[in-house]
Amino acid sequence: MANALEERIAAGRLVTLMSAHNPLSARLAEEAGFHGIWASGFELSAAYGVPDASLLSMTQHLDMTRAICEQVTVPVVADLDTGYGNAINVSHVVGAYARAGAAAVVIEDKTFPKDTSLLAGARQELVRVAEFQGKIEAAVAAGKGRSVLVIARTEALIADLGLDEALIRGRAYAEAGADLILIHSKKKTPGEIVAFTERWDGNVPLVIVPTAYPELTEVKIRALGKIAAVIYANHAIRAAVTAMRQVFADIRRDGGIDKVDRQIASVEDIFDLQRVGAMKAAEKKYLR
Ligand code: SPV
Ligand code: MG
Repeated sequence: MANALEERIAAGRLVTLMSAHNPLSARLAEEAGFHGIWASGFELSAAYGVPDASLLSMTQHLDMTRAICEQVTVPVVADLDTGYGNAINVSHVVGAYARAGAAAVVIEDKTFPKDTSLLAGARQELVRVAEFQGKIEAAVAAGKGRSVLVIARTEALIADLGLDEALIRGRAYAEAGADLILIHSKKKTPGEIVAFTERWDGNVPLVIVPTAYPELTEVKIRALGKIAAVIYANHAIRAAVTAMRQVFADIRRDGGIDKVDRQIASVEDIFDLQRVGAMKAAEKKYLR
């Protein structure tokens, strides 16, 4: 049975995924109208105040993903980094995320431990193509029957290996059974991604993460064709940082909370986001 993500992709409609680092940010993304949630490793790492370099455990990210799946109705795409090991680990991990409710998983072709993709001068090492094909095959087998899409992510451009290597890897991963190929780029303009998309002849659609090249908006992405989904990978945590910095500074400046009180979300708003109303209705019904 197809999940909502699969259905939208099959209908040829662009999927917009917003990042989240907890169920509340996921709920706000759903409320804003995004088609799905990106359960981001970068955001969770940032929320813990540590680099996105395989420092958090699989369980920490799985717990966040499960909690998000429990609180939103839109599909959740889980960022599995490198899959936490070899193909055997991937098999175990994909099963766990499927049971947690993920609609799709993304696995990237870097070595473990990984380093984050957009950091200048970061350590970017890729595993052998055949090794990663084995990981993708294991992921597909583990996700089968549970309707979990497997998205293979190549970091060839991130590792400065060039367009040809990126295309070779993308094709090889599609042949291994990936449902989609995520092509990541750290270039400040979309030229590299546009060139990749134009040359892409694989039989599966693409996913992109335009953090570094924000000028590639949805209208332009649709015009390119071949791209099924766009991930806004870190905008929840960056928005939160901007908002908290501003409000905290205002409170220090004002010497109190009187002024900001009218500018920030009310306590009632938070009650609504916590679904307090549903709990109160249940109290009326069941508490005797
Ligand atoms: C993430 O959000 O964790 C990602 C995207 O994987 S990036 O940080 O650009 O690698
Ligand atoms: Mg990540």
